[in-house]
Amino acid sequence: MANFFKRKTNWLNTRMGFFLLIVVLFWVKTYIAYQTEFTLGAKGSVQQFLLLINPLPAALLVFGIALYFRGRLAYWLMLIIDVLESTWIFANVVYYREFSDFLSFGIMKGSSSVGNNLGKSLAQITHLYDFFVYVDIIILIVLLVTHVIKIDARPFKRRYAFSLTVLSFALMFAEFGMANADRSGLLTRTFDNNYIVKYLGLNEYAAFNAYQTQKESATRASANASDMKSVLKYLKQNRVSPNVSYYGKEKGKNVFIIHLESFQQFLIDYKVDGKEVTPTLNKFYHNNNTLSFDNFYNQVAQGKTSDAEMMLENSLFGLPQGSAMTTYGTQNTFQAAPAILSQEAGYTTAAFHGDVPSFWNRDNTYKSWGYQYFFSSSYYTEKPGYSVGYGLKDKIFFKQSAQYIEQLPQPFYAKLITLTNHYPYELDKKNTDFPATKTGDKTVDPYVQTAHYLDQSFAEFLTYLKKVGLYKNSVIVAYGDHYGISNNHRPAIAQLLGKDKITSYDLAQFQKVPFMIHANGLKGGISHTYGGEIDVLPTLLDLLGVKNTDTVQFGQDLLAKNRNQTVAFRDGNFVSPKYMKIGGTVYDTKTGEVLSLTAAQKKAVAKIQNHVTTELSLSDRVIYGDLLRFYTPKNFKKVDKSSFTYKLKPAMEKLGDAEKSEKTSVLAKNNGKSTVSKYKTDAPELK
Ligand code: GP9
Ligand code: MN
Repeated sequence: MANFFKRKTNWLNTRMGFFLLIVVLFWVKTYIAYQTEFTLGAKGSVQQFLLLINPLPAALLVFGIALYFRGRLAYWLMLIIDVLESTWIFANVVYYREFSDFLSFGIMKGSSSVGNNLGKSLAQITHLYDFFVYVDIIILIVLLVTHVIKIDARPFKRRYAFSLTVLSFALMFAEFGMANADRSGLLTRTFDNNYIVKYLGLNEYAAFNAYQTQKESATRASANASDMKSVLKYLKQNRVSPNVSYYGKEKGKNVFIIHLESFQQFLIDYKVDGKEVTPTLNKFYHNNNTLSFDNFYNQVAQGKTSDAEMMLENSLFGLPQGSAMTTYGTQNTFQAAPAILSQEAGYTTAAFHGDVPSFWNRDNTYKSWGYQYFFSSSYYTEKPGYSVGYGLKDKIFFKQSAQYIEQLPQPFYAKLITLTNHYPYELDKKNTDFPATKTGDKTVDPYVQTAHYLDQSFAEFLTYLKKVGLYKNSVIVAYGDHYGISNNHRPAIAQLLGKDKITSYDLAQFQKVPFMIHANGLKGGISHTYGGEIDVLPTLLDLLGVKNTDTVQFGQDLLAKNRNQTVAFRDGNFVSPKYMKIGGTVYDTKTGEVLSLTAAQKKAVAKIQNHVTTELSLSDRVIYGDLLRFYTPKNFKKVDKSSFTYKLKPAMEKLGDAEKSEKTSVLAKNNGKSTVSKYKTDAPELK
């Protein structure tokens, strides 16, 4: 036994031995932090495996730097690296506790402007046991100082150190390969910091975040006020005057934005085995008081939901790559719907979503957009079976949202983002009472089933709104964010649409999503105007009669008479009432015929193309250069992000105060008696 220990300590007395010890200790404590301090949501064996091994490659690389140095210095360097690395864990543990997200360099750099009140709150939420991350370092120092572990002063061969560096890079690539196979677009689409840590590790996250922050500040630094001038000039030329028969017609009403996840236009009135997939949405679509649009396209790119949100609430395009919300949402200046409505018309603003707040960086972006409240996963009761895929099932989500909706001082602007109708369209048996389609494509066939479920949950929500009087005094906007069935499923799409063959034209038309605005007394009908997500904000503001003449918006009111009906797709393709351009081919929009263009047509198409390219690139310039910091519309005050908290307790206290002082909420009007019991759902989980 004694021999054994001797052998062990002998081994520890070598430089390599000490190096491995420090790396393994670091690995273990990182993993403990992963499991106990963060909610990374590792599901399945691949993700669990990656979570387990991901601290190792970076640790080998970073600690391995010390091996290039001589004697004692190498040891001290290892310890210093450990202190720095552990401090990074420590800071993230504490930050995560408050914000359910990882620290970003953008936040650290401008903590006051981002307004997470970092310094103040960190001290309050640090626990004594957080210092556990330093314990191994202290022990190692003691062991070295007391010579229990002896310093190995022999020179360490450079080529060994170098081999180790190469090995750690190789491991990192292997890890990245596995991660990307499990979650494609991990770094290009940048969904959620939790994902990067879960798949790649805290160090890789730090590196990636540093790179992103650097890229972002470089473009920001090179932009100036004159860039904004050219944008304003363009926007002035493109502004249309609102339709007088609609302008201000819905002034002062509450607004509900119902985000129908992955919901495509073809589902409207679509039948399977003679049964309507979405009877409630169909009725809503055809209602006399609903303005519906049947040539409305999604315009998203990689940022999917987040692109849709960006367009809807800012009338700015998403970026050609990645998600503008993740990359620019924290630092940039915005003049978004929630801020405009609360400032100009006294609205209470709130977003609701049954997923973690960090997804698409909503937790930070929503503050920049002026959302006073963001009810995300921690506000909802979660029990086994309540969630599927990304989060809460829609019926449970809508039902549980009622307790917050009733507290919002009116008028309010409330956005509810649904989730269940999301790829891969999974739903348990007890929630499935609709026949799947029979194309034989496993991804496509259950789509109508989750869409049907979404429709039912929408029906329950509308019933509640009617019962508590909100249906009458609210504008209810419902829209599909993007396709649910991707272009990779041509044969199945052909079957769904009853066609022999699917052309690129058909696929482009398949990008239509519903857009409907309902309000009591609103003159409804189905409009055939060509438009898209970029046009929603000006449409809504005009309906609400909120001054909209000097805002930076790339869309045009869908109700305006003289609007330019060109819909830009993010890749530079477009559709207009006459022409649809996909790749190098121009189609007749009405018939789908491939056009061989006359000289005059060529000129017309080139003009549209020029318009599309210009608006996309100007919108990108606004985001890349953070140009809105150079321009503030009249009467608009720059959003003060520090005035918002989305943390459950303080936010609910704030809401409680507002509710009591303003006395305009549903709850207040019901003499403080909750209306939640009026919410009826057939969700089997809640029975
Ligand atoms: C996640 C949800 C899904 O919170 O909004 O986003 P998507 O994958 O559709 O972009
Ligand atoms: Mn989506």
